[in-house]
Amino acid sequence: MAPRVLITGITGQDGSYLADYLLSLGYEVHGIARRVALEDPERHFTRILHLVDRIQIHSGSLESYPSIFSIISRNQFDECYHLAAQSFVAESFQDGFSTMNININGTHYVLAALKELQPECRMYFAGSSEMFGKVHETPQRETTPFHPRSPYGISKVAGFELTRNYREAFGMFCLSGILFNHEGPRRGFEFVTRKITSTVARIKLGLANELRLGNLEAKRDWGHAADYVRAMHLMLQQPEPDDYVIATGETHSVREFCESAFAIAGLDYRDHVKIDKFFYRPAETDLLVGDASKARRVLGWQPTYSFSDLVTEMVQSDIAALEPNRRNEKSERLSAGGNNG
Ligand code: G4F
Repeated sequence: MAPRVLITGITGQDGSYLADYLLSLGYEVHGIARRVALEDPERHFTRILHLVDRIQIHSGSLESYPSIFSIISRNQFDECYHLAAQSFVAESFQDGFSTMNININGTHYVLAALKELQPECRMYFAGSSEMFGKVHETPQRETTPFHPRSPYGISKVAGFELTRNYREAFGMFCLSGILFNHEGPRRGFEFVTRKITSTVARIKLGLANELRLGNLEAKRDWGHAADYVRAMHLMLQQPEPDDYVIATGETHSVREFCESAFAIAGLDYRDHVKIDKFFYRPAETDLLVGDASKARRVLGWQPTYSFSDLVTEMVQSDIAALEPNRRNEKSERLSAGGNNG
């Protein structure tokens, strides 16, 4: 019988790549989505529209223990990937209460319901390099102390500790992936990489001229989400549960990302990028770069995308997505008699 998996956050970037990957491995894939998303799939299911006929979506909310309990009570799962979260760091400064509520209680609900109903189900928690925050050493590894710099980072440390505690106290097979930034064409538009590549596309096609950004000197270890979901799966296939850092080991500044993305489109970022204090954060994680040697050694995992592959794929995908719109706009202008060359 095909192994059955539950993914929270299946409509997000990582959830959609993970669903693609697990379907390719022959899993029966179930996901949780909020009622509001189920009512408007065209808008909320953009990343999973291509596989919606091959997965089962359950209505539920991370803010409600009964809804999580009910979904887990109706199906026997072999693996559970808990990816759902309020994951935008900047937003966590605006509304730390919602971030804490969803990220900490949501994780606790999943762990508690699994313990109650299916303690044998293996569970993955999406930890984050934001837990390292004001870093104590470089590169960061599994033994690096945490020093989170945002309500989001604090909530992820709490989720990490909850997961470790369920493992140690109740013997459950639950673990955390400490994933560094991971991107791709399905990334949300509010994150800096997608904000940059989508605006590069608009500038390239003459639909915009300016890109307003905050701190260009922040450095991140950027990998591709499709590579990182393979690591999540590998972690749950090990004989013993353990936590792993997943990273490329390379770091680049936001400025370098801009330079590269604009250059791919034949543009110079200095002609378009404007600094806007609005996008600065009250406390910043200045430098992240991970040491994934444990994942390489134990899981046999390594990334397949280079930094340049990642930026190129994102820019090209955003340009390709906009081109039909531009053609339509042009033909509408032509049919309205507005052919001014
Ligand atoms: O793309 P970001 O918003 O990602 P951030 O804060 O690093 O967090 C992401 O990665 C974490 C893993 O380390 C995840 F846990 C988390 O959920 C999320 O996926 O910002 C990256 C950097 C920051 O230093 C930010 O200050 O870009 C800088 N930045 C500069 N201008 C900007 C902007 N970030 C955004 N979002 N928008 C800007 O205009």
